[in-house]
Amino acid sequence: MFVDNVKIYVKAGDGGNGAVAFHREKYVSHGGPDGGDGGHGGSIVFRIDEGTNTLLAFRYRHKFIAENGGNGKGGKLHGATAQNLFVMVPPGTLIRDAETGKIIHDMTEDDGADFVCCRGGRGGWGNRHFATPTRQIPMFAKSGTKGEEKELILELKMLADVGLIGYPSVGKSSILARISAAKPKIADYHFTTLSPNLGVV
Ligand SMILES: Nc1nc2c(ncn2[C@@H]2O[C@H](COP(=O)(O)OP(=O)(O)OP(=O)(O)O)[C@@H](O)[C@H]2O)c(=O)[nH]1
Ligand SMILES: [Mg+2]
Repeated sequence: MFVDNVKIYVKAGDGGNGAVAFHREKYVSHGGPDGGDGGHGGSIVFRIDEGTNTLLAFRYRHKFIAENGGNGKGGKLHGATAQNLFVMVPPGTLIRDAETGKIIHDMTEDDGADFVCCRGGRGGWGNRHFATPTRQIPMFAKSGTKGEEKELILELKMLADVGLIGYPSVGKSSILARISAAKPKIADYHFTTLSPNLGVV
């Protein structure tokens, strides 16, 4: 089986930090804490793109980093929640952990549903959540949590739509070299080609 193989780095966005702020208004004393929460970071989501059949796009782009959530602000303003980053892969892609080599997900399973690979960090709470009757001036807020990050290996199963099979030296490599830009070794002895060559027509 011909296997196409690329290594990529993915990182989900960090959650935004909660804010430390206090309500200010004319004639209102002791307005109270009103620091908003941080927004959630974007997740890394794998999605099948039926229109492609190679991992060629990943030759030029190996890093996929989702945006971070916005920080909270005073006046109970919530930080913006970041968009998820969609990584488009051809059907039949296996996602492996680069360190252990274990298969994390097979993109052909589950009817090709989206796969959330790295979850974005959660936004931290602003200081208004930490006010209690005995702690009326909370001078702290929570920071957002980090987004998950991973090194992955993408592997593509079943790549070719058409295969050339034939006796040794019948000219399989010659045909492939003519009709596509592939450059298989062509020579007048048997078993010149030992592993499959791929061409795009
Ligand atoms: N006369 C003639 N020779 C050909 C033709 N096509 C290929 N050849 C020659 O046949 C030899 C083998 O060609 P390949 O394309 O390497 O054949 P292959 O089927 O890939 O062979 P293996 O990889 O060894 O299985 C080469 O020397 C080619 O130049 C043809 O149509 N006519
Ligand atoms: Mg050959």
